[in-house]
Amino acid sequence: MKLKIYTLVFVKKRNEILLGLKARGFGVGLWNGFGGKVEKGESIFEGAKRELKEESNLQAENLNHLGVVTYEEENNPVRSIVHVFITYNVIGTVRGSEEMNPVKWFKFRDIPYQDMWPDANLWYPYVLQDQYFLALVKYVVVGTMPTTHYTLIFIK
Ligand code: 6U4
Ligand code: NA
Ligand code: NA
Repeated sequence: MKLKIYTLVFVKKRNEILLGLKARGFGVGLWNGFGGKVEKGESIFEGAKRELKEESNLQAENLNHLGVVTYEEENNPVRSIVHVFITYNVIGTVRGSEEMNPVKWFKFRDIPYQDMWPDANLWYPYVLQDQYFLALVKYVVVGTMPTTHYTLIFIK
């Protein structure tokens, strides 16, 4: 088993959440929060703040670690560990990047789940309610896109 460590940051207001449209690479064409691989020599918190800045131009003073999503694929010894953070407090002006564009606010009821990873709707409710969570997701992958997800366990 090999672990890949990722971050995912959600900037929130009371009824809105900031999402970006992935313009290249993994998950292209899907809306998501901001994040990426944790680099050598940085902490998970530092990685989360760096990716948030790179992808949205926003700086976060404090991130609240809300939960973890793990992904595994059938017949693949790699497991992805995604550390999910939220913040209500950011500095700067929202700006898209080469990697994520556009970046915009969505009312909770308008979140575009049909254009997001298929597991998103299962654990976003926890993010929207600021609830700690653990989600274990197992995918069957065909080509580059996960097509079927078939296991999801929540432990609160
Ligand atoms: P490069 O292009 O190497 O700079 P990097 O920004 O380090 O990439 P990237 O964009 O591939 O990494 O990171 C993937 C992002 O997508 C992370 O924030 C984790 C997140 N993610 C991965 N699988 C996901 C899934 N099934 N559902 C989801 N987010 C996922 O909502
Ligand atoms: Na990224
Ligand atoms: Na990145």
